[in-house]
Amino acid sequence: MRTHPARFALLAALAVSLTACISTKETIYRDVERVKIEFESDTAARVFYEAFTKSPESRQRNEKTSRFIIPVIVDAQRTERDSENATFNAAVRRCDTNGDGKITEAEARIYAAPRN
Ligand SMILES: [Ca+2]
Repeated sequence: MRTHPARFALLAALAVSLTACISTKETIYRDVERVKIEFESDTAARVFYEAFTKSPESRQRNEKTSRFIIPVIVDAQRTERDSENATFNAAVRRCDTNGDGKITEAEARIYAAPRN
């Protein structure tokens, strides 16, 4: 008994259409430690933290999504997102303009000033 090619193609298409698609989604948080930073005074710390928590950057996270698809069979999506510490560290680097590891009141006030 021979299988007709058209019938074989139909059976193959039916088998593929019945195959369940493997779908995965994962989110990975790239966690980093907070940088060690000193504050010249309580006022410098307060000005910095108030400005940081109010800034849009404190809620922004760098995110990278990659997706791998083999139609009908595999759909995998992976998202990598920066942790809160990464945005804190970026704010500290921008605020500590001379990079001495200490945020002075003047640096904190410059950081807290509205940016255009
Ligand atoms: Ca400094």
